[in-house]
Amino acid sequence: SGYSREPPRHPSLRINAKEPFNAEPARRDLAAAYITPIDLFFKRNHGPIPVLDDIDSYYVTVGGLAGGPRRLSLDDIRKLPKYNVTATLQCAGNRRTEMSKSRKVRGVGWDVCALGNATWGGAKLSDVLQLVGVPYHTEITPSGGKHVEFVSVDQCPEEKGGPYKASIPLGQATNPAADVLLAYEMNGKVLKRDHGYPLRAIVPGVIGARSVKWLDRIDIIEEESQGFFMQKDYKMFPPSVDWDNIVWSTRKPQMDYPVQSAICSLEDVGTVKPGQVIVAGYALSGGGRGIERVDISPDCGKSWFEAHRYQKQGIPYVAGNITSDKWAWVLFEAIVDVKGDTEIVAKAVDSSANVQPESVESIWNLRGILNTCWHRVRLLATP
Ligand code: MTE
Ligand code: MO
Repeated sequence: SGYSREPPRHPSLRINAKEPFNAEPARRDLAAAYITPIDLFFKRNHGPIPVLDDIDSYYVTVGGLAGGPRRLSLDDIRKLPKYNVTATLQCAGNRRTEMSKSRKVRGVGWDVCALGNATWGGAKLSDVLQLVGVPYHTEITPSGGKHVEFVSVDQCPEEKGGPYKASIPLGQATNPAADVLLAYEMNGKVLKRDHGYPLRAIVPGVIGARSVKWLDRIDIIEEESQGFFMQKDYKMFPPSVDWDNIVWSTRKPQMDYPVQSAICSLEDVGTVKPGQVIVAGYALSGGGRGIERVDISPDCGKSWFEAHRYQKQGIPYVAGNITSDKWAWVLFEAIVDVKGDTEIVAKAVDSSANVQPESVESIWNLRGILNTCWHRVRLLATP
């Protein structure tokens, strides 16, 4: 098999699939730091981890409708202005296990930790495209290019059609304010193999699937990428669609993430002594929308109060230019006085006043993506 050269991984990760390797940290570990340590950052793969040892011969080819292909070495990318963008990467499948309990869905099961917040260092894609002759704020090239496709070197299983691919609109790729990066660093360190060494795309505010790792090519193309993960996966269908009546072409590939939050200081069901219990976790939204507030209910959703937030804690110093943190999660904390058995609920509200949906049934979809329903944990009080 192609899995003989996988990198070492932290023993505390909870493994959801071994080959390809898919794993997430424990809830308490995730909520313990604003910046997720690299070792504990979730790992989401569709094939073996590529071995790209010979960095001197590595280059990424930029071509398609951008004009005659240009090969850019890592040095060419490093010579461009460097940006450090703190952005949370969240898999569209985060919280899939919970959705599957309501009605079975297809896909790797994930608890609430298929996400992580990192400071990504690299060149802006807008600068790379400018370097090859595509100016800032280009929505369409003279040759009709409207999308930017990232093509990886990793080979996915046969039925999923070769290298992993995804695309984003050209207008987003050439907008410096969208902070799309070609990243070679994570938390101030050289990118690890699991996370895309030597070069990956980071598309802030968008489902993780579009942040392609191990870049081989970047092509300007006319239509959205025809790759499997754009056309036959990562689309949000209504609850009425199941495997016997699905028509993939009727939906667009999912891009922005909706508003999300989860409690990480408690498991789904836990036993506690009556008294004060800490309710802590994360909240984030997509598209650069910030978090306005997080509401906590101590009594199954009957009454609510606002959680305290500590967004800025623990940001490490990284030399360079921290552009913004609007792509990052916020951590929240609240104290609940537990008197007897209860269900504690969290829901976040983003800067556009979008609120998480109450029930998982109302957003159920056959691939189990974007489970953003209110997060509930049950507490059983010991006598
Ligand atoms: N890029 C490649 N080349 N191959 C992949 O399997 N998985 C995607 C994305 N980029 C993937 C990829 C998905 S679905 C997610 S959620 C993120 O990478 C996960 O990034 P991470 O493993 O660095 O956490
Ligand atoms: Mo993902």
